[in-house]
Amino acid sequence: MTLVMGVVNVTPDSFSDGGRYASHDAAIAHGRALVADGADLLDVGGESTRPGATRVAQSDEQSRILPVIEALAAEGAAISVDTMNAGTAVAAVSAGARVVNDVSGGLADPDMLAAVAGTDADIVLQHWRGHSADMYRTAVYDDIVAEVIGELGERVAAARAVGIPDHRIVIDPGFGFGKTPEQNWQVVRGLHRLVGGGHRVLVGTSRKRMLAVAASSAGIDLTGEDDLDLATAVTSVLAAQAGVWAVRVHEVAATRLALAVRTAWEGEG
Ligand code: PMM
Repeated sequence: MTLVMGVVNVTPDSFSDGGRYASHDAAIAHGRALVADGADLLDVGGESTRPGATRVAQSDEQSRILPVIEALAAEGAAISVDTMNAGTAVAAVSAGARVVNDVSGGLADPDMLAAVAGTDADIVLQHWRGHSADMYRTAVYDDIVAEVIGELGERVAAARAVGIPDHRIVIDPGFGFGKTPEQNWQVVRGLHRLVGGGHRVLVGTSRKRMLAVAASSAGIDLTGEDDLDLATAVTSVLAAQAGVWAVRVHEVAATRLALAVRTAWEGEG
């Protein structure tokens, strides 16, 4: 069964939800709604990673997300924290998070991996080649699937070296991070190879530019959120087909429905 991770962005500037959930109460209510829609995990983040976003002070990041994590964890939700900061990761785990989702794979903060090793949380190591101020500067590859697998392998080795066992490690190819839309589709075609490496794989295509680019090749103008969520639900099914552990999505209901139809199609086995 492919798990569904619902996104709770507690930021005033996230490109995909317009910062609508910037206040704690609204973020908590949004998290509850995602759980009601069937989210297995909630990914709570306070720093936008959108292209061109500026870094947020760690103290601001923590005051945005910690009350939200505490409240949702207290209600029994499984929480993941989307952060590149070791201090925030540790504080979030103390507040009840069970997973640390680091889009930089432990590269942005040299203390991250050791900090997570000292907790019992799982860690998501995402493929990343630098901060997002210049989105495509690092998007140069000879064989993108092999390079993503190789670079993630280095991050896994670094995590193991500080004592994080394989069963606590999840890898993520990082769609849109240092990759053009066309390169993202190449990574999609190699997803089964990532899964074949044996670690759990997380995939985040939700509302990303690659979907609008795919639609536009068919003459479809994909701009509305509903259309983007429909396209996302399709990628969730295809990711499930490739054997991923979980998909990270903004809108949970469409993905849950799409995955249920896939399960009926395939059978439980
Ligand atoms: N994408 C965004 C943020 N965090 N984390 C993981 N593990 N994988 C992703 O693809 C990913 C992520 C993009 O930001 P958004 O929440 O504003 O869409």
